[in-house]
Amino acid sequence: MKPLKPLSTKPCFLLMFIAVIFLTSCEKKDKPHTHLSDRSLIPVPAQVHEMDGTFEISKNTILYTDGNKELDKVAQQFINDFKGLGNLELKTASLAEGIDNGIVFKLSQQIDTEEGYTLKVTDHQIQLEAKNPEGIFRGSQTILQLLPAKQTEGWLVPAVEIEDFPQYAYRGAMLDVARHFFSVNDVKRYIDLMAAYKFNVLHLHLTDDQGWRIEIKSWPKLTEIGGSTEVGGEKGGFYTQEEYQDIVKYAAEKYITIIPEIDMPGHTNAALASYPELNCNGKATELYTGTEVGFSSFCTDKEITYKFIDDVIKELVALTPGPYIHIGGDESHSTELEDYIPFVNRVQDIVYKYGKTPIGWDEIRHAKLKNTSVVQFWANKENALAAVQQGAKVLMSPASKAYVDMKYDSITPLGLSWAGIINVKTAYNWDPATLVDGIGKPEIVGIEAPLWTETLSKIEDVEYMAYPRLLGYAEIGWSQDSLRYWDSYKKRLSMQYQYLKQKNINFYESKLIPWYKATVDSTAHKH
Ligand code: TNX
Repeated sequence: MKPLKPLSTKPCFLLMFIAVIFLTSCEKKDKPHTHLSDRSLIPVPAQVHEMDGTFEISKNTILYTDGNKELDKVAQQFINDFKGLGNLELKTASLAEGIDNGIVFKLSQQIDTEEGYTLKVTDHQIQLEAKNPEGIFRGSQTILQLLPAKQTEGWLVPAVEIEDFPQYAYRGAMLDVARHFFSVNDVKRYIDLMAAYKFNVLHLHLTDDQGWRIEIKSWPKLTEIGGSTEVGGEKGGFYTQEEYQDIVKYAAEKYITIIPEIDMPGHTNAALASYPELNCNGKATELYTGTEVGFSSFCTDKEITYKFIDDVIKELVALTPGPYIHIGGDESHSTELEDYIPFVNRVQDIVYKYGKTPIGWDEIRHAKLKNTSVVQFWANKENALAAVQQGAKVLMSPASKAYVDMKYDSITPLGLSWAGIINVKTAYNWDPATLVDGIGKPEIVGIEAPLWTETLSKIEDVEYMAYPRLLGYAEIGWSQDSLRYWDSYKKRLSMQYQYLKQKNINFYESKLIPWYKATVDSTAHKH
């Protein structure tokens, strides 16, 4: 074989010259880039500094963690979420191996805010730091929002520095699974989207007149009889304890605490129909599938009532890693106040006896509250104030602002309107700390958006009422009030369009929002 003839220097030089020109022009014109203005962050972070540059996540991108087991689980969830978006599976490596180009999830004692995190994106790296894995989880949701909803140019993350932490420790939503039953998968779907917007509590309204939805092994007829129907007379349903634990665990992986509610002494017809001894006349009631409220009551002066409640709470506590048990207490119109007060006092003590903290609707302020008990303000400001005067804390769920079963406008086909019409702006434009004179931030544990389901029988209905309003409550709970402006929110919400579509959410396309229906990165090169 003949040795290769060396090329003469001239054409070689020319070739190199062409190559350099070609490469630099590629670099300048074609390296995909994006801008922070192409992305929408909800809830808005505490501090955001836009930087120059773009990080591209590709199949070669490595996610580095520092070997903490829980942190690795958070990293794995991020990898799964990203895979769900882009069909790319990121590899992981330990930080000890030294970082090249990649994403870093790192615990750092420099950050001292609960759930807070710092995020730095440059051309070469995404660095997320927090005091604990929970903070990393919250920050990882921000990274997902910094990605396009769908791949266009690539998985581009705009360079930015973010420092973030929540305003309220309790940022919740409530789902009424009693009026209509929703499956484990439906509840998980609700949890998924809540996690994307940094909610950390899901309150499940497990019992009401129309249904008892949680298996209690010592009182099996509660679900056999009480769980057998729902509003409208369909077949209802219930969660076995195993299924319920599955929900609790699923939520915990997304740092969402499940708060179970057993509503009492009113809203108890399903239990009263299951066990005659809970009724004052010793006779079981008929199952109920209508939507009236205020007609049922436990028999407050029978000892068996308290034995029953003790058993139920004991079993529930064993399924509840979170700190709270919700004891209802609302609209007990057929319980005399003189019976209601000692009843709530006793139930409060039972919850404390099992090591948990009670929450109740604002009427429970009539009882003698312990100063760690929480009162959920929904309708009556005097009740909320009276609770605070007793030293209790308040959870803000004003029906006229935060009830997502209220209609968006007069022609909304689903929902109710007794507390008013709540359009997307009304839902967003309020401040929990100035809503009730005499109740400020120190007295407030946080906010919660309840969704009652008298008129909602399918998960699509639930999503239609919840979304997009829940995004606004997420921002009220997380972001500083001084950073919240309707015009800014409206723009950011409009840019969530593709994200909600991509997740297949049946959201209400409010006319107040100029929905941005294009895929955002298709405009990236115009900047
Ligand atoms: C009031 S809010 C209720 C619920 C209803 C809801 C309907 C509260 C504590 N009680 O029983 O489902 O209105 O909006």
